[in-house]
Amino acid sequence: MKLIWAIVQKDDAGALIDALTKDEYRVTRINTAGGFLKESNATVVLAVEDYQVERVMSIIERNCQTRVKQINPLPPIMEPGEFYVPYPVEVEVGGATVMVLDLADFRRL
Ligand code: 2BA
Repeated sequence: MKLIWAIVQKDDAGALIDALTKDEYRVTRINTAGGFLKESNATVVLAVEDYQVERVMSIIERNCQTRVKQINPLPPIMEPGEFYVPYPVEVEVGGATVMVLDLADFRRL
């Protein structure tokens, strides 16, 4: 079995979970936050049989979009008389960051 750990954007998480549960996958959603943007995202965790991994990947791909976010970089330390015009920087946030791990044991007790 495999453990799929998919970090997705918050806006995509609801549709993704609906699509997975409609296909009868059991899913857990964890509300998480990215270390770089410090914005909320969602981590979708599911344990599946090895043969189901590619099917889950295609459902994730279909339901998660890449988006461009703008961030304002922190201003540098200024000397008196200097001034700084902040330009927003664009960051492309992926549709999903997916990790697939071997699952040593799985039980529903
Ligand atoms: P964040 O850490 O908030 O990162 C959001 C986006 O910012 C990233 O999109 C990437 O485009 C950019 N970014 C992240 N770290 C950067 C850095 N050190 N320098 C320049 N740009 C950087 P994605 O790569 O699509 O990642 C989306 C979210 O997936 C991340 O949110 C994080 O929560 C998670 N993630 C991505 N890679 C990961 C990894 N290797 N391990 C654990 N979590 C990861």
